Amino acid sequence: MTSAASWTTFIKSIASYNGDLSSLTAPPFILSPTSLVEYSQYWSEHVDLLLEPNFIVDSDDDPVELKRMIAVTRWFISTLKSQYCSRNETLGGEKKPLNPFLGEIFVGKWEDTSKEQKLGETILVSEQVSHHPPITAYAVENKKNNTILEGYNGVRASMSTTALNVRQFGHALLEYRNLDETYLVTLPPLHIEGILAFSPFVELEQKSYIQSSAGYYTVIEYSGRGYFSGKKNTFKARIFKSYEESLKKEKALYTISGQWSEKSAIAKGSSSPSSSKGETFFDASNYEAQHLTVKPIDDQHPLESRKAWKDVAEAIRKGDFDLIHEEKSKLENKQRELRKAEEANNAKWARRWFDEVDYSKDSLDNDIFITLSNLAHLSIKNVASGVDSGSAKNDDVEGMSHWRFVPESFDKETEIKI
Ligand code: CLR
Repeated sequence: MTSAASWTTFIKSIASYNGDLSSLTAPPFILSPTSLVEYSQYWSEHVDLLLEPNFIVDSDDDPVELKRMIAVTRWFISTLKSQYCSRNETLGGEKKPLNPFLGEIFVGKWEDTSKEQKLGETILVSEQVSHHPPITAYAVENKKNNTILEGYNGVRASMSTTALNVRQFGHALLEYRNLDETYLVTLPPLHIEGILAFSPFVELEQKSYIQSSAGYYTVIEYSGRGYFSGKKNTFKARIFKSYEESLKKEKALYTISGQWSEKSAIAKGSSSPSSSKGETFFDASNYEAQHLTVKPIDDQHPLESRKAWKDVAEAIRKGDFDLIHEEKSKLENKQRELRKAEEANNAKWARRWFDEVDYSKDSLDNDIFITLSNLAHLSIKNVASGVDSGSAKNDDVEGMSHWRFVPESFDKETEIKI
């Protein structure tokens, strides 16, 4: 099969697409040798910005809680290039990741190589907690600064004439224990553009939100090429004292605008910073992503992603369609056997470090997710990330679920070394 022919097959498979991403049969050159369970690492490729709120000192200008919200917003904006552009940079275009199997894990760490050891070590644990639909849960933990980021991700996709439209499910919770402050972060919808032109890329759309337990509320609006300024990856973020204040845009305390994959500027008040009066907010091209370190494959556990997918990944790198298929089937058949055995024993796969939480049943007084969602008027149902609790879309989506990190389970872990 020539790549042009297989591309046609792919376009046809997209045309009859049913919403389940694993059913897309893609030609080898659009396949990435990396599993989706690895994508959790993108949350922390600027560890210094993630930890920055811990080091902000009080002074007489803005309240320290507002300064921390600005820092958290900066960290969030800094994650976007890694999350949504890194395949274009390393693989030459957006790719179809490997679809993680249930129980697949990915772990790694960011070491602090500086002399002062202000940041200390930061670790990542990522686990595939659901296969149908695919859901990945993760936690990023820095013990030295008592900071923990946890969350989970799922996607639902639909095909339009030219683009693949993706809604994200899940959210992140960022907790600064020393500060007694937590942030809820929602995930923006996106679409994959450029499929027909052989060069797929992500464009973010609509909005995402950050809610601080101190009340501050950030609204981030995304647009692609054309809408605000004709440039790609454009955004505008406004920081408000609270959700209620956000109902009037003029009440913004700060406005940030620019490109999340390049440069953005910040100014006080509700008008967009102009290049002359604005102060640089974040400059992605001057802020290299810091990649985590992962143990060599030989030292990995069979459930660890790179070990489990090794033969498939090699076949993808060789571009050998038959071999890819053969190696993938081996892995998938093993998984099918496991599920059959579980069914026969009336057992279910034990999640390693995360628990499913049912917010409609479990009594969860003082739950921080509920508290922050209420502050931000966000739904706590199993709906797309960022859906307003008053919206018509506020209805549970089949198969979706909420997941929480269980630090104790991780502390008891003996088989998996970071
Ligand atoms: C996963 C969670 C991360 C952010 C993120 C980035 C890119 C998204 C990915 C998520 C989910 C899977 C995704 C991918 C871009 C392309 C890929 C939607 C949301 C699909 C499955 C690929 C389809 C095939 C094309 C290349 C045509 O934090």
